[in-house]
Amino acid sequence: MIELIQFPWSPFCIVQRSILEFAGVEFKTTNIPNTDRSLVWKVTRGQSYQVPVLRDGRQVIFEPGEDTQAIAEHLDKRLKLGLFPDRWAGLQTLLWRNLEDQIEGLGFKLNDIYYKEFIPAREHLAFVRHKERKFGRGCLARWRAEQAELLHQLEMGLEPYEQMLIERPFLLDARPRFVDFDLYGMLGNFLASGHYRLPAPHARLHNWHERMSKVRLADFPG
Ligand SMILES: N[C@@H](CCC(=O)N[C@@H](CS)C(=O)NCC(=O)O)C(=O)O
Repeated sequence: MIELIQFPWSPFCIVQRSILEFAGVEFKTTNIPNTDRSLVWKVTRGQSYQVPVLRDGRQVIFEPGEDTQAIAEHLDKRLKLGLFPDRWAGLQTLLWRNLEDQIEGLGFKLNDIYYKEFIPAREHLAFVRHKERKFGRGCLARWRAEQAELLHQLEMGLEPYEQMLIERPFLLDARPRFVDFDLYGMLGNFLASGHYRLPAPHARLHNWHERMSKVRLADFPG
């Protein structure tokens, strides 16, 4: 049995969840509180406090570094998903670094503004403290004040991805590769609060997003 330990709105968790949905395998999700990572600490034997973590039978897979894709690579190999073909090696790395830095960095702030709607009240103190320790005092109020500018930056940041879809149904190919799921995860976090839509000018991304929400490995036989 495959188990994904997650927060449902986390960009990096949505990446892995959408890969599992694409694969069409049975899996279960275990949601943990944002402010209590004890299950992660336990299953990784004190090596990580981050989500996502994947349990695949007796194997526990988690990201050992900032710049790794251990979980996606495991699922790719195990389920033969074709997410990391040699043809796009290197290029995918450059793209996911941009996605997990620039796009994620805008999307999570825009979502976190609404934290009171998805973090239980008893966890607010720990959540705000965690954010302020990393991003400075008053960061959530600052992001709220900057909301329009952050949205504008996100629209600009997504422009190259919109352009990549001019001639193709997915970012690199006729079928989804890892970066498609990575972008889908970052946008899933941005959209999680329900307060936003994808930027209106990016019509191709709208269609791609709709396609990604339904795409299955079985659609690409052979
Ligand atoms: N590069 C990692 C990043 C994972 C990550 O940053 N997860 C966040 C939640 S979205 C986390 O657990 N951060 C540690 C913390 O909040 O203390 C990945 O791709 O999985």
